[in-house]
Amino acid sequence: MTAFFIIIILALLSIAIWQLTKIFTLSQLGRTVDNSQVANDSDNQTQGYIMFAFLAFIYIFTIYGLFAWGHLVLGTPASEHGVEVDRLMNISWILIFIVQAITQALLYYFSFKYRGNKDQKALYFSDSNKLETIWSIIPAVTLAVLILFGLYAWSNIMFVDEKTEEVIVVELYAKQFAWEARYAGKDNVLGKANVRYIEGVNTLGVDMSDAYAQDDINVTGEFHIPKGKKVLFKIRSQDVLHSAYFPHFRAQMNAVPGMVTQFAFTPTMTTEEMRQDPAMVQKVSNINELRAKKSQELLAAGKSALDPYTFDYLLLCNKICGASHYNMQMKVVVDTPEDYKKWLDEQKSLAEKIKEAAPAEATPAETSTNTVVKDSTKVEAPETK
Ligand SMILES: [Cu+2]
Repeated sequence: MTAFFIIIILALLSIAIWQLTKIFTLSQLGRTVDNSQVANDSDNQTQGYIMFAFLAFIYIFTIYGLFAWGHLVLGTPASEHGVEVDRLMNISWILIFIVQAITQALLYYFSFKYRGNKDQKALYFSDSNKLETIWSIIPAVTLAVLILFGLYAWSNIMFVDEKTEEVIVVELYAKQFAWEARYAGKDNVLGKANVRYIEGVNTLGVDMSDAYAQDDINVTGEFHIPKGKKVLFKIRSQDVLHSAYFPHFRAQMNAVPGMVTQFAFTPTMTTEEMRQDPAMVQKVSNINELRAKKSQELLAAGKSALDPYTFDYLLLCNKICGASHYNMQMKVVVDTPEDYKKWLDEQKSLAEKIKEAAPAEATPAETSTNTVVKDSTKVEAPETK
């Protein structure tokens, strides 16, 4: 019924506008009207002023945007290479800002200055080597410097020599719609894994016949890493394309089914230290103010209030991988090396977990092998699609 009324209202509005334009045309009778469809000097003048108005709009909106949303950009980087990434990003922003401000002003100024005028004739020249040289060389040199700086940063960040560098190897396993982590254990080598081995508590499909797999530790919900130590993440996906995204550490790498990708970084601030960071304190207090307001509304409606927010690092998924992609995340805790060691020592290895789960699963001995076969095809199916 509402839709019907809306259609009627829209139809009546259209008729009203049509009638108004008719009245307007009739009221113009007797005046000198230029119906030539070719812009005259007065039209060109108006267009020129409108262009200046648009230039003012661009400038005002840019300045407004900087003040209104500037604080929403990511704050202090929490990894060693994050400082370099931010520097590169800031240089790019400043360059874009300056070039944009100057070129836009020139564009609209010259459009106005050389607007159509009966008494003016355009100067024709086929080409100007000087002009072409200037507008080719300046951008080429600027871009070359930026790209070289970028390549230098890229190779610094991405090159990891596992043989000579001391790294902690952690696997990140992506699946719709959660992350799991696996520590390589004392040998610092991850055991082999394959989707066919997924069974019961072995949710990562670790090949338990591999000697390197015996001390592997798998965790869900949250994982810990130590401050000041380089962590090498080996990333896998069970089903579709995902992306391991750590915004606070300025790190991102795709999780691709059928291959292992990697990214390494050194955290420089523990979770506790980041919670004390002035920008973060401000951000958290803003969030809690909003939550307190929302809580009042909820309480008034007889619902329970929201808990106050506390900052935590997150591993997010940055590829739209399905319906619950938005909520695919895992808490990351950056500890001091001592706390990290304590936490890791408390974790049970996957081998232990399988052993503990074994009596319960082994009861229907005959059917268990069948289940394995069934499960493996089930899990394998999305990969072959
Ligand atoms: Cu995902």
